[in-house]
Amino acid sequence: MSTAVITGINGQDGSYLAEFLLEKGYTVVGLVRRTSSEDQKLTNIEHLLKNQNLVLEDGDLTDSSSIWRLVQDYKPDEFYNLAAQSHVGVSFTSPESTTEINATGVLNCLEAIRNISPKTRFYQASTSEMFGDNTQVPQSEITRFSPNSPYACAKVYAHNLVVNYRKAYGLFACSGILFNHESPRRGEQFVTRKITKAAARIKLGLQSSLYLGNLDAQRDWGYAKEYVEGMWMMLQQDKPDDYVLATGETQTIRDFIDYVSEAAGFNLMEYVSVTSTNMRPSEVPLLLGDPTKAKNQLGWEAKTKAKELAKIMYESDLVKEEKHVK
Ligand code: NAP
Ligand code: G4F
Repeated sequence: MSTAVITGINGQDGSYLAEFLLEKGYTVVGLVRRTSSEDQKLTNIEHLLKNQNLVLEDGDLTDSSSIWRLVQDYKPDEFYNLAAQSHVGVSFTSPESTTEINATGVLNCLEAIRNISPKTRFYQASTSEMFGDNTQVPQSEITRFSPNSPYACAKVYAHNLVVNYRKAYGLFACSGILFNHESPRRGEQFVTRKITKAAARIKLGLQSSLYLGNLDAQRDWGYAKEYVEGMWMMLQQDKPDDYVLATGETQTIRDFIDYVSEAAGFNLMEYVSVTSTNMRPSEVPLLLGDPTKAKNQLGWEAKTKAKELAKIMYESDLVKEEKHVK
């Protein structure tokens, strides 16, 4: 039986990956960081907590001793580093902690693996945000990075580090350059979920307005559940490499609002106001991925496109919000 470590297991991707690996018969070791609340909310993995092949360990990506202990204790076959301060907007207000987690945290993982368990295969959650304001599309593994936020700058550092540890030490280390992927488990501060949750609440009379920022940005949105399989596929190859995972289609935030309006049966745009507080100091205007390499070499392809995804997310939020209606 193989063992896999997942950092960020309670995040959107971590929870889907844990489900996927447990179904494949893996022992999954999930890293969770302690919170000060009495009952730690493990909402995304609540349904997995009784699984005997799932172990949770306390730790923090920025605390190298906790990462070294994890690698020492389990010497895992695979290590998926999904933990991050993943909100681009927040990285402008908390640039230092974002850098500690998203850049130095990755160094901590690679150093632990290099020193203790060099046979461990490593996956790094790289991102299309690294393309930043380079609007040359479609963006592929060879497109120039032009990061446009503290989040993206830290991710570029981590991405380069993975390439370097592969070359310098022969580690089996891969980066998935993933374009935006969403689901009903998406954090509520990200634009898609903010929109689908608000639409459900407006439909039920629980809310009357939705405040957003830049509606003209374009994103290549896929379904998170499908993307975690691509991560696993990268670690099953003969050689480590980096791959773009994307749908190959792009839409504006306005388009996404239209898709949700169609699913909800009313014009959500009538409730939207644009506020400067939701604008970022610098923006990533256009993301459109070229997933050809992943298709040809991994056999991976995105199936669910943005319109269907909007419907899935809206319907899930409607069920959740109905519980608040007497
Ligand atoms: P997410 O839902 O925000 O999950 C991130 C997880 O990381 C959370 O469970 C969080 O734990 C944990 N975490 C944060 N700081 C930590 C620390 N210092 N030590 C340990 N754990 C920590 O993000 P996601 O959407 O699943 O994304 C997964 C990864 O892919 C991230 O690295 C993200 O940057 C990257 N990525 C995401 C996308 C996307 O569209 N979703 C695209 C490209 C790349 P808490 O619950 O304690 O906060
Ligand atoms: O949903 P977002 O916050 O996602 P963003 O910035 O594209 O980042 C996500 O995808 C990246 C991959 O490309 C990941 F690396 C990253 O971890 C994260 O998962 O914003 C999408 C777009 C932006 O252009 C933003 O300015 O929507 C725009 N937007 C407009 N109004 C808004 C809002 N974004 C948020 N979060 N909230 C708004 O009210």
